[in-house]
Amino acid sequence: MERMMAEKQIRYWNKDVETIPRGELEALQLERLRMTTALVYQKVPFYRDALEREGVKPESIHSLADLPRLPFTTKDDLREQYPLKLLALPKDDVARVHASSGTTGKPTVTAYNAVDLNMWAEVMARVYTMAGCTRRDVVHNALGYGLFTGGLGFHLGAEKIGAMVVPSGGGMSKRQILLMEDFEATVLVATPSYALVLAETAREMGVDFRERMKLRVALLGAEPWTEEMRRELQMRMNLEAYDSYGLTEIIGPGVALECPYHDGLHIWEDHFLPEVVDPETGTPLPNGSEGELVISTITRQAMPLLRYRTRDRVSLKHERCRCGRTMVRMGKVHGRTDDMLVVRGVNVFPSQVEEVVLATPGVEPHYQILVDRPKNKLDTLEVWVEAAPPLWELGPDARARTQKQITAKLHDILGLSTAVSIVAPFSIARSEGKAKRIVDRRELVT
Ligand code: DLL
Repeated sequence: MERMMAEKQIRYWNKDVETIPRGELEALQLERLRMTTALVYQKVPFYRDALEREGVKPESIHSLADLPRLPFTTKDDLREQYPLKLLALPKDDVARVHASSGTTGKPTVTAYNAVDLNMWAEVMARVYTMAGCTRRDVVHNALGYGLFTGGLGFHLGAEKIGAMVVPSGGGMSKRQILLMEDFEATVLVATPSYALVLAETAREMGVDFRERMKLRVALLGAEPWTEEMRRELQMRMNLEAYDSYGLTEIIGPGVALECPYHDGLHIWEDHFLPEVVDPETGTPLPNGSEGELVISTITRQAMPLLRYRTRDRVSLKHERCRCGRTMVRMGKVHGRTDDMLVVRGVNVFPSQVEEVVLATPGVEPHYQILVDRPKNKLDTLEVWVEAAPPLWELGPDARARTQKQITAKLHDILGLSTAVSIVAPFSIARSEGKAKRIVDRRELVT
């Protein structure tokens, strides 16, 4: 890692914009915010009503400080406007739609015209270039293609920088290892949980990343993951892992990425205007505070969104970054406001469990969290952790020691007693996309 840091080269796709002085950036944001507000006021009944309710006319936005006067947009609003009621252009101008993989109810949809797709390719090209990728790279894209934005979004950016893309999508892990080896992939794009599955599959197949693979960079995202998971993946796959953030409603991937200093994710603020608000009250929070990320799209044409409540918890860092970019950085997303479990009144983030599991020797980075409320009594929290084969073979006493160790650490961090089970190797389901680590049985009890 030290060596990699020393050799770090800072590359830009669009240097003028990426390093734009803040004053100029803010003037650009204001102009674009006014244009977007005017567009949706004229073309989208939902926004016209919402703006009128708030008593805001597009021409009454005089500075970025007026942003909090604009109405929020929530996921429920998008569901109510399903499928295309938020279009700001005639349907004939729409070039593509994507949708989120919502497990319940209607999916949330986003629509792009040709200009939106160009902008997406541009921000994705910045993403790849920021991670040091060029046209000489071979990009193995193991994100799902289809309605999910991950596969096609990363595909678009790889083509834009002129790299060679292997559009393998998720699944059939053995074949993925073969393809990565044979096409000499240098860049892997995946969810962190699927990258882990690929690392495990390679090990099963006897493929050593150091000897037989040319991978040097991984762009990982679409779900929360910890620094411990980053270290684990970097070690197992012999590469440098970058955190990549985005969401369907705003564009897909390409909202933010880490630069080579890995100290927060730069948000492409010339297109996506970020704020952090109190998740309970919606009040904007002072710089640097942790809260819910809210984003306004300020250049999208087909389906622009004003002040979209992402439900992701982050804090923003305004100090200038060593990489020279002036665009604000957001901290790693530790979880969604709606992923936070409240167990016996205590807030529990799955990332806290992940940190403990990954810091414990003898177990694999695979875990499952189960919350239950037996016979409507007190909530119980169970954590299942998968033993690595050597620990499993050592027998029940060794497993009990590890189990106690994890229980004690979780108690220290969460202040809650947890029933930890060490389960057999390969008994926890692997994911090809976003991992489902929480089973909340309380939701099933009425
Ligand atoms: O997951 C877009 C994407 C694809 C991002 C590939 C990065 C890579 P959705 O399916 O709409 O879109 O899910 C968006 O996933 O609100 C976050 O809660 C979560 N998420 C996305 N990236 C990260 C990340 C894509 N790097 C939702 N860290 C978001 C933590 C993330 N959570």
